[in-house]
Amino acid sequence: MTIRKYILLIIILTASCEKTNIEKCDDSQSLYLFSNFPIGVAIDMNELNNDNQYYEIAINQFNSVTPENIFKPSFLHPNENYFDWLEADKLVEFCQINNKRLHGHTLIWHNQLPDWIINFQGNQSEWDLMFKEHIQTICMHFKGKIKSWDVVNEAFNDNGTLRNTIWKQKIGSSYIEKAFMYAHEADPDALLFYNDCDIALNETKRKAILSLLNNLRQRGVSIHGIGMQMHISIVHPENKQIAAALKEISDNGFKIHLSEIDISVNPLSKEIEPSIELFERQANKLAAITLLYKEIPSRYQYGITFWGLSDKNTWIRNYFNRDDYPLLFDDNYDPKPVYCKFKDIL
Ligand code: 9MR
Repeated sequence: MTIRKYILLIIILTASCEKTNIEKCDDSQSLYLFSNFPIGVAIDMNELNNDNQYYEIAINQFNSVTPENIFKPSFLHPNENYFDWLEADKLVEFCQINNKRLHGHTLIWHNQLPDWIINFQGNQSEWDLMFKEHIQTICMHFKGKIKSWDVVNEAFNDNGTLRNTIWKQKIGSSYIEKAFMYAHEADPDALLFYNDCDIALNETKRKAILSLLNNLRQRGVSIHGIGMQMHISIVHPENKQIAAALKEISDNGFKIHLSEIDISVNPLSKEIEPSIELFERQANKLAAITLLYKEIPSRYQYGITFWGLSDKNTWIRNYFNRDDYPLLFDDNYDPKPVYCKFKDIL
């Protein structure tokens, strides 16, 4: 073989190898520096406290933080007359020192409630008082330190009716309106969000949410935005459904926080191996969403928040008991194709 032929063969072999390897991309620069809106991550306090790599990526890549669990009632308000601020205040300090926006999640939800609330005995006005004190004690504690709150989370059923939560049963349907009023009274500077899942996928639910929030706003209740959770997959919802939701919500004058993004590559819970093809589809999905999000007026872009930092931190694996790889970084904290493409599109 002549030297020329040998060199040609090496070039061809190298090129074909590159095709089959997952390209590792450069994550030496912060994602948020490429973006005109905040890029957030849901923080697991155990990881932040104990894992240096996690801590470094959280600081380096993101400029907005949502506590994944520690601001929920069972953590912050474990007993009727006791609030546990310790871990939450650590996160506040982390955000202050590192200049991160802090988004509170969540004041009122039907999950992760402490037993004392579930077992609370009282008439409607006693429930209302307890509810008000819960919301206002938390809002006042974090006043000036938190930019925004998910005030009410997941209050609607898929068919557009109100979910029959303990709050609705004990206080009545007006609990949503009251939650926003109490939060605003306690911290008038905080931006207040309603947060829910399947807002893009389910038009009926979206219309019901918008109808309620518009009605409350017409009556003077402060509601600034809607959190579209976006626990989605490489298949659903379709991009046109996401486009319709973004348009409709921003046309109605609400800020939009893509508040809990993860993109499942295994929505049918099969035995799978992570493959280049799946990761490219995931990257394309996030790229499409990002392009659509960039089209809404900037005053409505509250930011894009990922529901976890790396694939090993995702709630999905435990919850559905399946293999999945829904986030920007892999199990070794290396950036995935979805990270690279996201950065390019931002
Ligand atoms: O990611 C959270 C997980 O660690 C908790 O076990 C779970 C409890 O229900 O809540 C998860 O976060 C949820 C969020 O607070 C609201 N939207 C759905 C999220 C995923 O379940």
